[in-house]
Amino acid sequence: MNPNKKRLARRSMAFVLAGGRGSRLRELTDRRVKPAVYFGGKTRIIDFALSNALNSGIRKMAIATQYKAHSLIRHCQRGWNFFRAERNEFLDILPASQRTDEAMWYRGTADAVAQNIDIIDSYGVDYVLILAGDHIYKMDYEKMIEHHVDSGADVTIGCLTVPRAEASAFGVMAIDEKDVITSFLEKPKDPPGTPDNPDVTLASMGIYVFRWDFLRDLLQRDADDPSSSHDFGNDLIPDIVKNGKAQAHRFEKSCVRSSTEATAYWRDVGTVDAFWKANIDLTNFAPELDLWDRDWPIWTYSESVPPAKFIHDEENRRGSAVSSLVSGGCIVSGTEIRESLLFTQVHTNSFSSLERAVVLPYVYVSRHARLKDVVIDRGVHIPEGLVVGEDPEEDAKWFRVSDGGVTLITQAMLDKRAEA
Ligand code: ADQ
Ligand code: ADP
Repeated sequence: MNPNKKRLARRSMAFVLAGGRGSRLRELTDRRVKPAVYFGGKTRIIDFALSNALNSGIRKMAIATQYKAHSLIRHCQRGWNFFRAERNEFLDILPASQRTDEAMWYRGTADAVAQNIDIIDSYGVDYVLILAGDHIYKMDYEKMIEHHVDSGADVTIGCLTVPRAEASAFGVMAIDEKDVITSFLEKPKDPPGTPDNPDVTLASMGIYVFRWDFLRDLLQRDADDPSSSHDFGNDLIPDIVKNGKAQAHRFEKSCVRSSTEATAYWRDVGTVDAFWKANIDLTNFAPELDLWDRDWPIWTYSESVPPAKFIHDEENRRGSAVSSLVSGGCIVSGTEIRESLLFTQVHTNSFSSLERAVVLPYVYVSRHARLKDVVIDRGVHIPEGLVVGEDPEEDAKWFRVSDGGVTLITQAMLDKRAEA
């Protein structure tokens, strides 16, 4: 191995962008930013990017926050506190408006990095990996950094193919035979197909590798440009594609798959439907995403709770969960649960049933409730006899019913219903 390539991850930092609200998750992001939204029974969405960085060998990380950051900051302080400055390891949380004289939010994703140039300087790294804190996937970032060093590009962009119909939510690119990006369009209305398949488009994952000295110059020039929106996808990336060398790095090259995973799994769980489905998919016999892979663990903050408990009630009704994930601290008392995912400390009662339900922590389900195809927000108290998922018109009166027919239930919605 070229000695300069040794321990590339240790010469790099991960800068995680975690400030955007994620408004398509509706009321799930009323109190917390999208990267802080719960996913998969124990973890939050941001744990995937942070775990990928840690598992890739990266020991310097920074997280830029702004919108509704309290839940995210608390989670990172509790769960991601094992970095030791004595070992030259850092994890910094960088809220907007701490770094400049005037109080202002980050103007865009590039500004979130630019406002923290002095902190990144102090890390003494050669490479900076820019990540979004809001996607579910497993990836070895060191392979992408290695590709960046080998190709000598100004920027390397993680990319994957997506159906053309979904591509207008992404930055889309065309590449040459060496995967050098020849054109880049940020969220085009009518995205082009690829040369070999008109139905798919090569999309940016919104993750980038730069040499720090190169990015530093670029950010300083961009900060002085009055016409810029200070955003990677809108401003910096199109500029490099036009005036420099941008390399595409295909996700398949560095995605991490366990023996049970057939596909290269990557999801933007940005809508209630996508969020619900990605969670419920974990209850499949052989889920596409393997959370049990011990070679690539997803780290998180985990409360110390007793084991999940299943109880027969006094009328001999079985408390059971089949094809489901049930976290620690749950009590399933006389409830029938199928194809559902229960986060920590959920308590359900007799004569109730849950089917295809994503139940966030600290939810209490009273007796005689029947809930189907639902997402229940943290801490919600489901009243006795509530039925959801059987009459869409009735559900829509009180709750948020998605295009895909999933009902989101929050405490505020239930309070309004109780008042009426
Ligand atoms: P989007 O995901 O739409 O597109 P954006 O809204 O900028 O881009 O969010 C990127 C990340 O930055 C998210 O994690 C978000 O939370 C965070 N973020 C947004 N604004 C921020 C701010 N002001 N301060 C700090 N963090 C902020 C991008 C690219 C596309 C690419 C998709 C892939 O622009 O080219 O295809 O990601 O999802
Ligand atoms: P946590 O971060 O404790 O896991 P959430 O992500 O649900 O919880 O909380 C997001 C933010 O909303 C936190 O700042 C939390 O203190 C606050 N919060 C929690 N419950 C309520 C509530 N019922 N009303 C207002 N704010 C709340």
